[in-house]
Amino acid sequence: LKRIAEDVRTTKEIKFHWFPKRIAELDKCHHLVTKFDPDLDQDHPGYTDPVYRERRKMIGEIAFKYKHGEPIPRVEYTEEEIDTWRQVYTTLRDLYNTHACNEHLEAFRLLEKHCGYSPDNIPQLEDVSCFLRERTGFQVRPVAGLLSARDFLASLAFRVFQCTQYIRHSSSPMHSPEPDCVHELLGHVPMLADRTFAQFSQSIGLASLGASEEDIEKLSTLYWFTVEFGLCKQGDTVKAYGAGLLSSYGELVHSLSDEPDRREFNPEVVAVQPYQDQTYQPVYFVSESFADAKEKLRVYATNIKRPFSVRFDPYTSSIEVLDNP
Ligand code: HBI
Ligand code: FE
Repeated sequence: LKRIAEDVRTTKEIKFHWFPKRIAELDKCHHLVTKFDPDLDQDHPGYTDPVYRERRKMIGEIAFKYKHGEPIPRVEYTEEEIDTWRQVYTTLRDLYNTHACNEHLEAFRLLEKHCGYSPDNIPQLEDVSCFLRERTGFQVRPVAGLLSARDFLASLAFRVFQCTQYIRHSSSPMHSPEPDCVHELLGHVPMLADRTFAQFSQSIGLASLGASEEDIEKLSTLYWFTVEFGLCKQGDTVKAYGAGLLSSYGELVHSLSDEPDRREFNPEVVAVQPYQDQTYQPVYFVSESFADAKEKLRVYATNIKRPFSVRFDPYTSSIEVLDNP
């Protein structure tokens, strides 16, 4: 399979970006971007707290050392960390009843029953990974911070979700400028337990493999307005399914209030919509259903130009690269 990919490059002189073909090659997809890093970003709530920065570094080490297939080391969270978790958990959990989509609510109930989700416990990534594998075949692996879009999206192609394991600074329990375990565990994990949403996520990942910088940018934007900030219809109401919404009290309320614009989800439009990562979004996109979003994305992805096509083999968790005629 590797040979086919190289043939494409050597015989036709077409260059494309390296991408992982086997799931273990995700060990090489660990390129962090330094945006929002507490060591470098003066606006990060942990910037002036050396104890926090040390702790975050220590937990980050787990991710740097991690290799595919290993059990994810457990973190013993401190009382202060659990207290931060408790504050967000109890506040958001109440709001979910009125603001979260059914798929999220249903998975959340299961996670509370089977996966250690409670106000007094920060769930362990290893347990979450086992849970998701049984539900949808998704698994998680630890990551030390914000990854490059290319590496992040590539992992989705293998049904792997890269999860941070450290928690936000205790001085701002309701907000974090970077992904943290509250965002992953409350926002992303419940959604990845849904079959159709899991397929949707993997499709974005598959479309990203070997894509041009320009297409990566578009797929990132699509990811942003769906997986992070998406809304969906449920009967005659609209609810949230984006993890950025489901992990932020303020923006979850804002997204379903009268303030922002809400537009119909259309990948061609969404892919080029400018977005905000400093304040609330002024516009959100509403999907008819996950099945509909998945179908629209499939059509969008077939129009992305690549000199090859890819197919995921679930038996070996590897990518077959097919030369285009
Ligand atoms: N890295 N760790 C991590 N978590 C994310 O959610 C994430 C990322 N890198 C890029 C990214 N999300 C998106 O903004 C898109 O660019 C894919
Ligand atoms: Fe996220």
